[in-house]
Amino acid sequence: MRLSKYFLPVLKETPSDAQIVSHRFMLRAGMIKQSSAGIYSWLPMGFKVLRKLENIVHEEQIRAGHIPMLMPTLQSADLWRESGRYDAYGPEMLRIRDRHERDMLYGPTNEELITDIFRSHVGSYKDLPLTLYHIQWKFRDEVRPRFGVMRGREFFMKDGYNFDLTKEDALHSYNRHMVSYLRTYERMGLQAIPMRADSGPIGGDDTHEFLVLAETGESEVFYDSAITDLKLGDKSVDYSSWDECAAIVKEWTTPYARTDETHDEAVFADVPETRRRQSRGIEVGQIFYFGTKYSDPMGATVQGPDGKPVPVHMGSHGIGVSRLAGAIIEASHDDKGIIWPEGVTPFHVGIVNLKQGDSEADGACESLYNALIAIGLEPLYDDRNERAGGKFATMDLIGLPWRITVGPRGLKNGVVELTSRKTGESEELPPEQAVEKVAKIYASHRVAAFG
Ligand code: 5CA
Repeated sequence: MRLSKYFLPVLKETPSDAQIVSHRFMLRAGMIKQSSAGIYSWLPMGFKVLRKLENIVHEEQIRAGHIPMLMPTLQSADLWRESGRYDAYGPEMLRIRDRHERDMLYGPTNEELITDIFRSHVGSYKDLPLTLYHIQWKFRDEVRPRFGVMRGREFFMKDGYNFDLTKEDALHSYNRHMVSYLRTYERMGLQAIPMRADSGPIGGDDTHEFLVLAETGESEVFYDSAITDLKLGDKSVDYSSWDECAAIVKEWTTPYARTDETHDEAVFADVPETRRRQSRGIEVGQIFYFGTKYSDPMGATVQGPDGKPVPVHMGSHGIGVSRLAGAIIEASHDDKGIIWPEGVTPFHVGIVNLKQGDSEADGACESLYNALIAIGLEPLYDDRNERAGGKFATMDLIGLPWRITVGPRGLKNGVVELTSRKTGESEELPPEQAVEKVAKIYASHRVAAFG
């Protein structure tokens, strides 16, 4: 993309109503624009990040054997009356009446809708196990929407639902989700710690939240610092193996890690004092096992091996996709702007032409730009007639991990400059080598396109 042809409405001023750094940078970098309280338009660069996050979630869900689909945003109130949640959900639910006076609602989550789909189409234990998921907009009429996309009213969420014959099967689904979530967050360059939590209006006894440590997080958390040394890395995981998934879950849930809702001082006191940490965190996902809470009242049964109807065991599993854009910025920035991890960056590399209009500099930029596109990368070429200082400030603000700077002086020696946004370190290289180096860096960060 050429910046002169793109829509990147960068703000010079720091917006006064944005209290946290991710909100400020998302506004200043032209990623989002508020349309009303807690509701945002995703401008082109923000939308690119959102799509990258979504695609990583899809890849990891599909890898775990979960099946993508799409349910509507508007739901009928009748289904929620069946589960008993229509009244219980309270004012967070946006209730709507259609022209025929039918009660509808903008879905805050989808347990009822998916259970209805399941009971209409699945009748035998032989069709289990089954995990369906979608990534769709949700609406929760939060009392205090704030911090930009972190606590929105309308937000983009991945929600998945497992259907299993027995509790043991469903607990494997729970473990499988935990492992797939760990991989998902790691690919986004994040450390998200699974913490024992409270199940709130979703219900159930087993639940973990995934928290990214950040001062601006809304949750208070307590943990053993040993957990921050864990990494899945590129360990291959056989998701069909109960033992393999259970072993990973055990490794990640043995060190103490709880939110304030479930925190227990007495148990925490057993953690060696030098490893006890109290901090704040951003909740980027949550998994639940709730047994037959929905299948019982809604009659979602299958015919068991003995021919008798059995209510299915279920769980639901959410990832805050739009919140993640903010959470990543909270975890990865400096005072000049965002520092995107390679896995989610909106463009792979920025090209800064120090002397627009100089035929040699223009020519070198063009060939770099074309060479990067030819190997499947997306460069953002700042081809505007602007001062170098302004171009650097824009690149630093929008936070592409790599920048190639091209100027007449370097070109005389046959080199361009490759700079890391994270470390600020630069090296001078012939243009072809700069392209090669960037290609190598991104070789492990290719995300397939879905939808
Ligand atoms: N049905 C379950 C699992 S699919 C569910 O709704 N879980 S949840 O309530 O925990 O939401 C899942 C994730 O959505 C949360 O972990 C959080 O990351 C994100 N989320 C929840 N509320 C908001 C909000 N108001 N703004 C942005 N993201 C949110």
